[in-house]
Amino acid sequence: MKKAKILVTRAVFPEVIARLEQYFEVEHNQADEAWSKQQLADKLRDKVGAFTTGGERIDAEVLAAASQLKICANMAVGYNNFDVPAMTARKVLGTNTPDVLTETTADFGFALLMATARRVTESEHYLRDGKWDRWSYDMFSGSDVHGSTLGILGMGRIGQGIARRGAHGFGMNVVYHNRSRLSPELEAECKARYVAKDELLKTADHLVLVLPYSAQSHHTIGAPELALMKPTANLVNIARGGIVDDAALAAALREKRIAAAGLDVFEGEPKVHPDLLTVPNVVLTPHIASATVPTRKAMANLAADNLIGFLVQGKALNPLNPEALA
Ligand code: 8YV
Repeated sequence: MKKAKILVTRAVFPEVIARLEQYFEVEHNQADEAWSKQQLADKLRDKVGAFTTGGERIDAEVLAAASQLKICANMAVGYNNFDVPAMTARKVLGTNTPDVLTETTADFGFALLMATARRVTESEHYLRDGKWDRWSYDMFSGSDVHGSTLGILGMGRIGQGIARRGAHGFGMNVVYHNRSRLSPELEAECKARYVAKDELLKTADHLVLVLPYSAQSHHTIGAPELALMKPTANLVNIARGGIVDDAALAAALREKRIAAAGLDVFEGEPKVHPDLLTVPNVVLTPHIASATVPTRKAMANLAADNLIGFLVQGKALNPLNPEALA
């Protein structure tokens, strides 16, 4: 029987390509070339499945060219690169990779929180620049993590992982805000107390953002929200660019209206707002929260499982818009 044709949009682990090749005729991009939207649309023209990452926008325009496409399997838990209503209208199923990255991403949220609170990169630059000639009593003094108040905005799986680390590992007082409250059992397990958003902003010593990006969550943290935060507070964004107004954040950091920020995601990434590059009290990383070898392998394999599950066995594992199949 002729194998179905799929496209893998970016370079990925060779063993995952080999797995996919057992089932499909695979057009891959192991050279990791940057394709234009038109190139992506052209390559999808004769494909029934696509393995995508968060960088490829699958919208009405791309879908219009991809008349045979049945499934897009994203190697990411977030899927704001998918225009889900447009996919549903075209009967294209979207899938994502939840669960497999939860603990790794929560680890990184904590790494960024710690690095920000204790000024790790700023002090390292000072040392590397040869500026360290003597000790002083206040050199790179930061803020305490243990015993402080950890605020979490967005209390899904990753938010809960961060809460557990904070409460159980660092004795932090954990408060959170979310669209819906957790069950009493989960709140007890995470030792987390639900508060209104304003209270979260006003009380957090360290505020971690872990909510999904959508038109509704655009600029959830802008100048008015930053104004509510303590001048000693740290802000950590491991969610998505666009949730924070980066220009407003850079101004707040420059004017020391908040103490520091740790950012793994940016508006318009991989471009970074130039003002963020010039303020010292910010730790910047290039969207690597899920980047450990085992986790990235698990994500890639889960995206492959979704393609194989759906196109070969008739059932996807992580469908985002099952109504597309109706
Ligand atoms: C991905 C992520 O690395 O899963 C997500 O939502 O943000 C990251 O883990 C990124 O989206 C590339 O696909």
